Amino acid sequence: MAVSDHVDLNGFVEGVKKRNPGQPEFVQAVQEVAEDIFDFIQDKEAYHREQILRRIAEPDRVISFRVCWEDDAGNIRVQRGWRVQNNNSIGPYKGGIRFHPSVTEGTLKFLAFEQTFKNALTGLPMGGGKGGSNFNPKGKSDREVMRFCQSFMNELYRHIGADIDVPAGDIGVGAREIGYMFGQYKRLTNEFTGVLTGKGLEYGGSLIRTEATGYGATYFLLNMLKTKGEDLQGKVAVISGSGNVATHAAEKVTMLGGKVVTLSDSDGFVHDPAGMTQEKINWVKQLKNVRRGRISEYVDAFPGSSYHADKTPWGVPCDVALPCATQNELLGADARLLVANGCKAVSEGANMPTDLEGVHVFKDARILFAPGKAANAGGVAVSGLEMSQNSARISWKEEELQRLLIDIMDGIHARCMEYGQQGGGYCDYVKGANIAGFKKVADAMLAYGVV
Ligand code: NDP
Ligand code: 2IT
Repeated sequence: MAVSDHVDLNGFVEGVKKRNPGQPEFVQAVQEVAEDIFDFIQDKEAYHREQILRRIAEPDRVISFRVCWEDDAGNIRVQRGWRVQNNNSIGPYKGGIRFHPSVTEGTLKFLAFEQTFKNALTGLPMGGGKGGSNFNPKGKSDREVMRFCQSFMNELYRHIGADIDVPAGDIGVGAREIGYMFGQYKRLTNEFTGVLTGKGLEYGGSLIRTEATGYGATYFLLNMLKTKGEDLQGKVAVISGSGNVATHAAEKVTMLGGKVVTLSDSDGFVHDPAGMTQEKINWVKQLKNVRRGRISEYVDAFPGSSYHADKTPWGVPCDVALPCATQNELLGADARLLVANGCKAVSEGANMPTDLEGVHVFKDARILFAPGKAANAGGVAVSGLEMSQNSARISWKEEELQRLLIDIMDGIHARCMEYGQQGGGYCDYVKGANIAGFKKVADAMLAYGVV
């Protein structure tokens, strides 16, 4: 009999814990997937024989490097950089870069693992990867950010390529940072290729990439509501975060008739009972992207709103919620509060914002709950479309890209429904996403034999 880690779930999770000490987020992400996959693979001999689950929970490689840069005062600063190339079974490694002081190897391993299933769900040929650094862009001058990005790319460039690994943005990495990194890659290699996505429109970027994650998470929310004969008209929405994903989710919810009453950052949240208009959302975008200010400033600009320091927005009664800030920002107690206050649907714009206890609360309450790997896949999907446009050296029109984003989100919803239907009209979207994402990657791995 073959030695198999697939024999029991607890044994498998214990093994993952033992092999990845000090990386609780990675263990959490693997456990969440394993809980759903275990039943699915019970009667599938090939997955056991080839140890697919065991292999999929081990990154192809983790690259770790030193990043030195000089601050404006002339001090030498030393940061740590990583690229986790998790799995390229169905396409080149693809996934964002995160700059945040909390970033560790474990954070990036969890993100690269999630990315692998997310990218499979899009239906596009992209493997999973993630990178980043514990560099904190907050309070740094543009020149400091530029020098850091250039130094980061001085090492990263030898590990990436348009057909190898294609990074993009994530927390702390937006248009400015992508510009600096792409510029340095081009300089080092003398090549102009689609090696990064989320680029500016002047140099190979795609229309609607900026909006795609937040818009996509809202389309997914709408698709879930439609299964109950509902839409977003008049629905009160609570959103966390105030960055790229949160502001574009707020924009699309508002466009579809919903009323967004909160946004947040790591210091607290703002509550605007009157609801956010496009004008207010534009003000937040300007605050975050240009002035690089804090969400607390919202209350000075918009009377009638209130600021709640050191709090998350989950206690504000709502019909729908979109956590769009960071991992483990919505805990078991928050999930219980949302359910008790009548929240009908949750769509995760962030990656793994709900902790494992919260996921179980939503599943037990049988509310509409979309995991990040399904709901926020619109961003990487349009990144995939950016790669296609770069390879063909053309730019598609906005209407075409808007249509493709909606089609892709519809396709992900359908794939989740295929594997997530539980009877009685309830769809377990977490299970559906995990199985559908796993199956595509696993079947490709089977084709390659033992590698
Ligand atoms: P941004 O950097 O644009 O914004 C991040 C937002 O989240 C900010 O409001 C930030 O507040 C807040 N935040 C960050 N860390 C924390 C924390 N530890 N606690 C509370 N709030 C925090 O990032 P994005 O909007 O791009 O990313 C948000 C989430 O969406 C992440 O989970 C990311 O992985 C995910 N995602 C992003 C995609 C994209 O295309 N950009 C695609 C798919 C998923 P503060 O200013 O105080 O740090
Ligand atoms: O988590 C994510 O999907 C992203 N940060 C976007 C990745 C990408 O390659 O566009």
